[in-house]
Amino acid sequence: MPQTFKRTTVTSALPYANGPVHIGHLAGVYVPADIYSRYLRLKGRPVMFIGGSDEHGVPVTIRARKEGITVQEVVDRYHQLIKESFREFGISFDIYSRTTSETHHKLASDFFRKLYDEGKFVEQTSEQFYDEQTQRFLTDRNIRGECPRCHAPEAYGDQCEKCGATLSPEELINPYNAETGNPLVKKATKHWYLPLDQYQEWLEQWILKDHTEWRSNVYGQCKSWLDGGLKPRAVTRDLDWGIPVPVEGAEGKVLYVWFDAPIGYISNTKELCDNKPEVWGSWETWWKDPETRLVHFIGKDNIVFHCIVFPSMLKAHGEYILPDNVPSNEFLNLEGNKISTSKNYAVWLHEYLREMPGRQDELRYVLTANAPETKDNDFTWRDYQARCNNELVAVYGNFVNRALQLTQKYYEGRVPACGELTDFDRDTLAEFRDVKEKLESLLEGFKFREAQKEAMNLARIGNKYLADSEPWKVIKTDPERVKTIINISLQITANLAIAFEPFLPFSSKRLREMIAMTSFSWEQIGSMDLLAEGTQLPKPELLFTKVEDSDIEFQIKKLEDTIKANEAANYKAAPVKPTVSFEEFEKMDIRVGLVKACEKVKKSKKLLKFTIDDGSGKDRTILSGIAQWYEPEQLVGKRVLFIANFAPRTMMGETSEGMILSAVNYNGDLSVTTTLDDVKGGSQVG
Ligand code: B3M
Ligand code: ZN
Repeated sequence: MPQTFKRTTVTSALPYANGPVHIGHLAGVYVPADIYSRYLRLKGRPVMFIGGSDEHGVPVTIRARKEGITVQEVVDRYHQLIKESFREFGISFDIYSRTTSETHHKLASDFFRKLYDEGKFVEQTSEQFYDEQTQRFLTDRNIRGECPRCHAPEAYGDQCEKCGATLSPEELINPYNAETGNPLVKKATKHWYLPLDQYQEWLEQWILKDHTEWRSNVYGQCKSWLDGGLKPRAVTRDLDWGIPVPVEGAEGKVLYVWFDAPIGYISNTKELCDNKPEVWGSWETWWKDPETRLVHFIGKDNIVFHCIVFPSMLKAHGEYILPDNVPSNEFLNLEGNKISTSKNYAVWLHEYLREMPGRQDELRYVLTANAPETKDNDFTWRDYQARCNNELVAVYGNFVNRALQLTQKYYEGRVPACGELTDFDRDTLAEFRDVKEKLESLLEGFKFREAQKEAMNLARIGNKYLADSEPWKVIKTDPERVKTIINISLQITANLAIAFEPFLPFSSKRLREMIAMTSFSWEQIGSMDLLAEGTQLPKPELLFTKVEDSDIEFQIKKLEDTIKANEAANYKAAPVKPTVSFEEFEKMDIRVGLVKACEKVKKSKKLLKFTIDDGSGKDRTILSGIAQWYEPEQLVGKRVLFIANFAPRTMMGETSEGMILSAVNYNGDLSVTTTLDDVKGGSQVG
């Protein structure tokens, strides 16, 4: 970071308040932004970390209609839930506000008005789809109709989910309102556009030439947008939820959510500074002073808005600084599948907190270790367990615990003096010498995954030091030497408490309590004088505990159940077969049979062999391909339905005299049919 920057404004994408937040959000945006902000604070650099909920836009209105509550109720509910989840995970925002705040409405409105007054927008009237009954213009996603390519009846205005075609609403055959089913007409409407084409040349210079240091995924996406040629973008919408367009004749129109949301970063800064000017000074310093460094943490679907649209808005306005970097992550998948809010396929933070209480740092650790920094990555519960148990417990926790336990055992918890160093000690300490610079260069380069690995490496060095120096043996022959070993181990422990603070704030805090470390700063990393001789340490506790198989199995099953529930919800019964007459139906002789015996058919994975009491006094043998779903014993004594006059068939050397009826579940599972009451074997069904 060039020394010319005096302070840093860190922003993290404002999540839509249309649902809870999940691990994908945490991994992609909030944990990295938090690590970075904590690091800067620890280093004593002025930093402001901004968060907040995005409460406008179509997503919140869709949620409201789905749940049958008002939009205000939706945003109130999820804003609270999201804010609380972030707090519980130690995301250290200096402010977490919302885009429905008065401050924001005024600031966003003024921003628009300034650009409008200065003629920075282009006005354009175009024909849009309109529902005359509800008197609403519709957005692409709310329009449905027949797909022009595959003729699926329910394609969306932007895409056909059946054949995958990218569409525009104009292409749909007989478009209708997705929610009401009403047919749509075209109606003229006026909107304001930000002429991005006019910023093309400037953006090419600013991004492609001046910011070659941006992450390759970010740079690459910008380049492909710029190579494609930018077009004017509408910054207003026909909607009744949002910030009214502050212009005469714009009734019923609001600012496009992507126009107002990024201004939310500025509004939240203003709210914080106005509330606590003695701490934060003027909000303008954080947004207008060229000595302020602006960094946006976002997910990859937000790149174009933060690298192209928002900077063009800021440039058009003229008073603001531009982002210095936009570290965007790729996506996190979950057990090999896409995380999906609408399909409820996610690890929701509020649920994790309930089901894995006190394990916030564990999740932070795994999400950073696996962070999708330059490519999509996968979160699996097995990997979570392995990393917790093999790294946090077995390396970091184990080392710290041994150092603290030995201090209790040999010195009643008092830090022993450090004596003369051996070559072995010196070699170990040498490894700490440049770790601070290494960590700094990784953190400042937004390489959090590598940085955390480096911190963990310190714990590994500690672990090895203790294992190789064997104080538990040496104590018998050279007790003076053990004092030095334990002193060094405790100094390493203190280093770990600092180095891990940005990553694992909860355990760092507990560890500092365990080593009675009251003040600390980043600059101390590498020092071996952090704990004074004679300091009394409290009784140690375990820093991390093992994650049990049962916890993991519970989580995996929960996800599998969600997939099943989605499959069941999407199941559509097969169309009914052509009509049959009563005479045709009567040809089939369906009966109740009592299962006297049931066994597996040798060498067959599928077949079960039934011995049936069919009321004739003679046993009947029937084979059925349901071995995958039942143990034979389960079926003995049950009544089943079978076709008695089904032509005999020989399979695997056995002859089957009939067919047992089963229902085929949506997923292909078979379920044997039976009667509700105790009906005698041989009774006819019809
Ligand atoms: N709410 C989209 C999202 O949650 C949007 C981000 C706004 S950042 C200014 O992905
Ligand atoms: Zn189609």
